[in-house]
Amino acid sequence: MTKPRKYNAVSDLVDRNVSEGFGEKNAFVDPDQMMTYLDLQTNTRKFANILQNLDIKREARIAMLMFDTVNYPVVFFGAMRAGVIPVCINTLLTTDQYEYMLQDSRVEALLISSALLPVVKPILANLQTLKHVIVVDGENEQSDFLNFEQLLDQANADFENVDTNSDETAFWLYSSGSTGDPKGTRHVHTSLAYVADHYGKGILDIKQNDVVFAAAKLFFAYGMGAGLGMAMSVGATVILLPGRPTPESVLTTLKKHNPTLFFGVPTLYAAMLADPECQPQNSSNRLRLCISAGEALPADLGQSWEQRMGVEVVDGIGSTEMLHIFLSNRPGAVRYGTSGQEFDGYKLRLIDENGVEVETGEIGELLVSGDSAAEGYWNQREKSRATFAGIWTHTGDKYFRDEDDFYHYCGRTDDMFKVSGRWVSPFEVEQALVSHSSVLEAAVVAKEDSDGLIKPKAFVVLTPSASEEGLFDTLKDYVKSEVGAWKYPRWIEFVPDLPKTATGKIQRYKLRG
Ligand code: 3UK
Repeated sequence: MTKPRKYNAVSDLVDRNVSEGFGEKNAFVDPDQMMTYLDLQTNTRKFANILQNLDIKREARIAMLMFDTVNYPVVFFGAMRAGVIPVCINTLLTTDQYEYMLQDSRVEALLISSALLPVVKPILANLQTLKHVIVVDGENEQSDFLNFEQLLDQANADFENVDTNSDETAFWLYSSGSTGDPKGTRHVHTSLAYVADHYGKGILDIKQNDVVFAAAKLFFAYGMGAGLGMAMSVGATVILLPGRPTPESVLTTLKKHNPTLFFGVPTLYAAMLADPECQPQNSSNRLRLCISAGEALPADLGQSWEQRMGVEVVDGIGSTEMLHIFLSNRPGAVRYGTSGQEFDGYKLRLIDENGVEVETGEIGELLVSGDSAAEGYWNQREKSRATFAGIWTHTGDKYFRDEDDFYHYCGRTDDMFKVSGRWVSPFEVEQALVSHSSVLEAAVVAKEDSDGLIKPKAFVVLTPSASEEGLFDTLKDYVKSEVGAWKYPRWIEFVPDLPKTATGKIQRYKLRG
């Protein structure tokens, strides 16, 4: 399929639903408000006018530091109508991190949920390009700043979409690798529809009557692709949860809105299973599929979830750079403990350190090619070239492919280490540990022993009922028998929890040393 030269994501994802007759249908539902596709069309037109009136022009950037409410799509798509570029920022970061991103992106306006104002107030004066702060879902007493609701009330609802090119930058996401500063990752107008067509329709078979609930937030590509991409591409309804996704809040949302598709990260599935309230009768009565991404889903966890809840968990790997999932299990043919198989829309390669394709069963770095790849990182040429090598994007993930073409995750390229000259994938040892009934979560890192040799060390979170008594020896033997004699942890530290990123990935580098 050849791409049209001109394409604006808003015409496709918002306006088309109205012209196809779904104007009265709910597009977004949050705990306080609902918004139909028609209201979304009107409000995004108004927001495009607001930006124009504030003299924010095409190609300028605005930051979104907002909780998941119906206002999120209004700002996101409203900006894109005008060719203004929303930069979606994680709401769980620190003042310093915000200062870096807001300066790096040179945004001209900041759209911010009122509760987050205190975190950025100390740095606002340092942001030279910032012209306007617009407070969303706040009371009117924030008189220093513009108020979103007020602006919207007064705005004109006529707006002609800017005639963007399909390859024009539409929005940014910040990719936070485990090292270095976060990188502004620029995505083009067609990327959301590409994800929707290939993963959304191709793998999930998403339809107009689906109801989508992603516990992953909209600022995270995983939640964005689900809520702002694939759901809208078919005129489905999206349920939003502005607060923290705890087992309790997620169950309440599942029960109340009965979504058909649920997107979560493995940590959340584990936390929910540990909650005795997590039972089918307390969940959605029409859930047809659960999706897991963000990190690998341990086989045990997927199986336990399916057993308890009666719904499959489809694990797939995605990234900020590729916008969404590019390698996935297929509903009805899930193989737990794997990331699944290649699917239409994406090509995969596994290569060794010399760039040579590895054999079946051998570990290599995963490269992916597909049209949802970002254009590059903002002002980071070296990193852009290293990651986006022509049509191939380097994932930094190690995998092997089995005889049936299923891909098995082996960890990040930078987390792998050698013991007695043989590779150890921390991930593999962690998998073995969490499959033991006493272990809730585990993280494995390389540590030097008294001879200066590298050996695995494990940090283990126990299940509430387990006791540490005698467990060190039990777990050592268990790992030996599960994954290989040289891989067992020489040290185990029992900890109450593991350091994780805001999107739920274990931060192994914090445990090293
Ligand atoms: C890891 C996985 C094993 C892997 C994401 C779905 O996670 C997303 O994007 P990020 O940029 O991180 C990317 C990295 O996370 N990872 C993600 N999913 C899996 N590892 N199995 C998985 N299923 O290291 C990858 O390189 O935060 C996930 C959709 C969109 C996304 N951006």
